[in-house]
Amino acid sequence: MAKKVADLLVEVLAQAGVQRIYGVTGDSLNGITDSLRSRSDFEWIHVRHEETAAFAAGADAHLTGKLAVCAGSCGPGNLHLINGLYDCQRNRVPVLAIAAQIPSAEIGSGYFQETDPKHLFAQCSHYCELVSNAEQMPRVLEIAMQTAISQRGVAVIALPGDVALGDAVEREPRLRFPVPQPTVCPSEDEINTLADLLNRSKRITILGGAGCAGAHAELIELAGKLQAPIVHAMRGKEFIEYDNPFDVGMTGLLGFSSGYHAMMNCDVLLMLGTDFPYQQFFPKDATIVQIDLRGEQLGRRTKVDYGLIGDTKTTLRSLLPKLEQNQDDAHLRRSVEHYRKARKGLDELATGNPGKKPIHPQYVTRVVDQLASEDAIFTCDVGTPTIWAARYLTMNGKRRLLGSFNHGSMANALPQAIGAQITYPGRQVISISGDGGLAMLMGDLLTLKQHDLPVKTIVLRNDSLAFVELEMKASGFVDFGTDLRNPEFATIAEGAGILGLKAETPEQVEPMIAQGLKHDGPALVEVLVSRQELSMPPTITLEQAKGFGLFMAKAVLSGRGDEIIDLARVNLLR
Ligand SMILES: Cc1cc2nc3c(=O)[nH]c(=O)nc-3n(C[C@H](O)[C@H](O)[C@H](O)COP(=O)(O)OP(=O)(O)OC[C@H]3O[C@@H](n4cnc5c(N)ncnc54)[C@H](O)[C@@H]3O)c2cc1C
Ligand SMILES: Cc1ncc(C[n+]2csc(CCOP(=O)(O)OP(=O)(O)O)c2C)c(N)n1
Ligand SMILES: [Mg+2]
Repeated sequence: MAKKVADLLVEVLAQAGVQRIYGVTGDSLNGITDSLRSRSDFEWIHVRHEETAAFAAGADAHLTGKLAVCAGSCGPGNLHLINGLYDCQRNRVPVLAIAAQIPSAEIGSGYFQETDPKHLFAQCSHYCELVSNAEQMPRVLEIAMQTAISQRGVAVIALPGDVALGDAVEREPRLRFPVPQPTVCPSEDEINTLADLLNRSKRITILGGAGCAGAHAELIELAGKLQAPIVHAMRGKEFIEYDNPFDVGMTGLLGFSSGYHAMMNCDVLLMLGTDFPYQQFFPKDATIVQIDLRGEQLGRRTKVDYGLIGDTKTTLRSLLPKLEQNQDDAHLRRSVEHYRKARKGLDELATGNPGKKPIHPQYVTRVVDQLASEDAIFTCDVGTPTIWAARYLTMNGKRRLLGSFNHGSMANALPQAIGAQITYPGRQVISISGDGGLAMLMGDLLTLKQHDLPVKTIVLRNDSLAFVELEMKASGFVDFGTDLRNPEFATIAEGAGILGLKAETPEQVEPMIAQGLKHDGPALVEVLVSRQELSMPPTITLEQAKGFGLFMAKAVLSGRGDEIIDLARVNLLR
């Protein structure tokens, strides 16, 4: 039988190590689904909403570092991918999206379901091309894959159903090399200049991010030589926080006062593989060094005095031998001590008093953290679950933490958990979902049953869009449109064939989460948590509240609901 373009496409993907496509079928995708149906080395992961497919592929790519693929049928089918693809693009994970297209002869006529994927996906991809002719394959596909892998982000091919079903012209994949693994290092002169600067400085703070993945040992050695506290940005948490005596937590609104202080009170700030987005949290007077794999990232968030292009691990390896031991550990000691106090303050909030409502979400997250396995994969929804995950989930080098941290989309946690569980069937996968977030893509609870995915969904039910409610209050708005009249999520889960549990009192939290985690199959634990955990400081007057939004943007929420820690440099007498 003649090889079809769709067969060639699946073959190219399989040869590159891709094992599955996440998506929802449609007739424009028939060629592809029919082609992979007959292969034993390739799976079609059928979800209930294409947005879920894109988030799931993003989680797959994040966890493995390898190319993941999602697909949507023509028009509305692939349009549904878009929010998840934005998330993948912002997370810099290699994802290929196959956007099936209407019959090629109809393009431009306003035909049934017609959209223009090249326009639609232009903003959330590095490459987006229409395949209008069999002779373009597999070259266009391979360019798309190479772009997604090398630029780390999204590439899209738009493929009309008729072209996919047409006879292939080329017979096989053109590219047969493994994924290149270059090392990128600043020049020797640049490394020497940096070493000189660091050897001359006493109060140095490191801000590390996701670009420190794989460089843990070098990072710890660096901090030891420089006597530097390490602050991490949210996406760096899973790679930096563990086995780290220099850890002083995060900065930012959700961070720790210790992270903030360590950054604001250094003479030299060394940014490593981070794109921490909030300008207000950078020191004004310090000398700032930024090292990033991508030159275009340098100076995006703050003024930079020394900008270097390099991979964190490679750069630190060439820098370390040139560094002298800093003998002054005052800055480090103060920062670490401050962290210990801030940590203690937050830990005191993560308790559950038997018989005494409300249930604090901090406590729920702490229980999840304690009961979760050594190599659990956590996902957390945008909203307050992100705060609790940042503060109460402990990383250990084996655990992973995924969220929609850069794109900031709600409803990410369940879809990402689906991708994580498909990718690692043997690992425990826990989604910490908001009640608003879960409801948004709730149809994909059915996917857990459909594919027998033992994902554990913990729903922090506060009957509100609480994060936004907090933001409204903080900006002086009367909160509006944030009430949720919720169903009982445990009953909905049961209806979907999933174990559903509901914890209404603090003493139910631990046993029910334990039961859910132990359950051999998907489980959902709905926990009725208090709505306002981070309320406005009571001392704020109406007059002060006017400028409160601005003030908040420069402070860290203490987590106590009674104060915001003002962190101006002058207040540092602590
Ligand atoms: C509701 C909400 C609230 C939030 N509040 C906070 C907060 O208070 N504090 C906080 O920290 N975050 C917060 N975030 C997350 C925040 O928006 C950013 O996503 C996060 O700070 C970015 O983390 P990052 O710098 O580690 O990762 P990224 O933004 O992914 O940046 C990584 C950088 O590393 C570079 N890089 C990649 N690989 C390498 C390599 N091998 N070598 C060198 N460089 C490399 C990349 O080019 C990039 O510049 C919040 C998110 C949400 C949704
Ligand atoms: C798709 C999308 N819509 C709206 C928002 C704005 N937003 C951010 S957090 C949030 C509330 C999330 O509510 P929920 O999932 O219940 O979590 P909670 O904060 O209540 O714990 C909203 C509406 C968003 N980030 N993404
Ligand atoms: Mg909520």
